[in-house]
Formats: sequence, C-alpha cells, structure tokens
Amino acid sequence: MTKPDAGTNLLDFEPAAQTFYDDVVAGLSRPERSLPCKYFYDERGSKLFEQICQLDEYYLTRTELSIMRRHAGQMAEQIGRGVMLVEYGSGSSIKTRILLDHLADPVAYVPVDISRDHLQQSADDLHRHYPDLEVLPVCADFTEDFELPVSRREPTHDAVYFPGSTIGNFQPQAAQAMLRRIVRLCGCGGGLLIGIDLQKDARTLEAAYDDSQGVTAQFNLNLLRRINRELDGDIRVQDFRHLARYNEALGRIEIYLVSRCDQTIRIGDHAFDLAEGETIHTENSHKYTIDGFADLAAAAGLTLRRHWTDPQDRFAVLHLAILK
Ligand code: AVI
Repeated sequence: MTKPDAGTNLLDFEPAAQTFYDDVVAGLSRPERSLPCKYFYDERGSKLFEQICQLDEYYLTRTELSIMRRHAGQMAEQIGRGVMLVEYGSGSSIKTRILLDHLADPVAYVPVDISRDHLQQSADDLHRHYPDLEVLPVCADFTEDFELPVSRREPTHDAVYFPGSTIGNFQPQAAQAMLRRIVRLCGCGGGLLIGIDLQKDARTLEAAYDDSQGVTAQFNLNLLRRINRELDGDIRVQDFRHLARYNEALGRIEIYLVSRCDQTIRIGDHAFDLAEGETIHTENSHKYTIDGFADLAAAAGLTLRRHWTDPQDRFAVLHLAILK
C-alpha cells in the first residue's frame, strides 16, 4: 500500500488477484448453475454497458441523472459543508460533477475503484476540472474493507456517494454488509447518498433488461466470450440465448444464459454437460421500495433523512445518516 502526498496520487490496496477460473468452475458445478456478474465488465463488457445506459428501454441512467439535475442543491445541503466525499466507482460521470458543483466547500473527493487505469484517468480529468479540490483516488474493492486517505485539510465529516443502483446487484444480505462497511468507514456524523431502482411493473423492467436492439443480450453473452478467451473455453456462444425475467416475489430482475441444445462445454480441464433449456444464472438486479431500503439500511446503522424521486417514481436517490 502506498500513501499519496498530493494531487491525484493513487492510494493502492492491491486487490487480490481475481480468481476468475475458480469462480467460473465453482458456479458451473452448482446444481443451479451461476456465474458472478462482476465478470461482465471486461473491455467489451464495459463498452456494452455504456451502450445499455443510452438505450430508450433502460430508463435507470437518464432518470437518476434527471433527479440529480433537479435536486442536487438539496442533496448538497443534506450532505453538509466541509465533507470528504467518497465515491464508490470511478467518478468520471456527469452525476458526480453535478453533485460537486453544488457542495459547499468540499475538503476532498475520493473516487474508489478496482480498475486502476480507469480510476487514475478519471481522477486526473476531475482534478483538471476542479483544480482547487483535493482528489485522492483509492484503488480498492469497495466490497471489502479499505482505509480512507488523509486529506490536507481536516474534513468536518465523511460521506459516501454510491450512484447507479449498483447496490441492486448484491443480494440483500451482501448489500447490508456493504452498508455496515460504509458505517464503519465514515463513522458517526457521516452519511450516504445512494441511487436505487424502484419496484415497478414487470413489463417495464423486463424491457429494460431485454432491449429491442439486443444490446443487453450481447452484454450477457459476452461473458461466455470472455471465458473462451481468458480461460481456454470452447463454448459455442450461438448455442446460448439471453433471458431476463422479473421475480416479483423477490423483487428482482434475474438474468440467465439459456442453453439452446444438449451440449458439453469445456473450460480448461473441466467439462460441463448442459441439457436443452438449462440455465446459467448470471445476474440479479434488486428493485426496492423506499421503505424496504430504509429498513435494510436501518439494520446496518443508517437512518433515512430525505429522498428524491422522478415524477413517475421509477428511481430514487436517498440520503442516509450515521447517527451519533
Ligand atoms: C450495473 N447495474 C446497476 C446494472 C443493473 O441495472 O443492474 C447492470 C445491468 N445488467 C443488465 N443491464 C444493466
């Protein structure tokens, strides 16, 4: 771990080498086969995700942005003066800038991301845009514990900004563990500003995750391409199709790869027999109610202070406080 001295020097927690192969073999060996969604984001996957964010059917990104544009002043007021703002994600987005433009005298901005190159580049961009703001990037996996850097000026408090409804990709228990980690990181007086996708009709949700241009299908199938390339796999990608369905009881979109035929796939030394119609579960995207999320957060030590939604109540941004 190296400590930064100034500017955008990177604080590096050297995340453990990813165990892509082990995770894939373990997931495909389960009776209900699955693959972790964190592996979607190789170079092509990240580009496809950017395309998804522009799709008509994928209302999430533009809706969150509209909420930020409309209410950033109130959000900044809630967060308070003299904050060290810690963002989960690399912070190159318009949303971050909208928030920073409204904050009163922020002491430092700390983007946290596992992708070192992307993080350094977006931190440098941000530093150019806000030359008076201390930018202290941290390369770390925010699903694990990490330490905050020391800023030149002492902040009055720390707050985490976690946009994009990424929390929805975690099972509620894991989401709660992450909220507890935020409470430990920021301590008393700290806060959290978080974007969550709200529960709604299955049709709107399923269209958002199975778009008419097939971009989300390509995003899902790209995981198989990545396995072939990086793990010496022989998977015939055309022998799988994308499936997205809303599980109303669990309040989540579930994404699967469905085998189009009986087949054997080989990955390194392992072989897996799949029957026609058999599924590999690749992602969950949980949809919350405001009250449901507030309860989850309360059990982790966070109190809902205020929230903002769009006129159709599709998406919400919540401010939660860590009480003394
Ligand atoms: C990153 N995450 C919030 C997206 C979501 O909506 O759950 C990932 C995604 N998967 C398919 N489309 C978008």
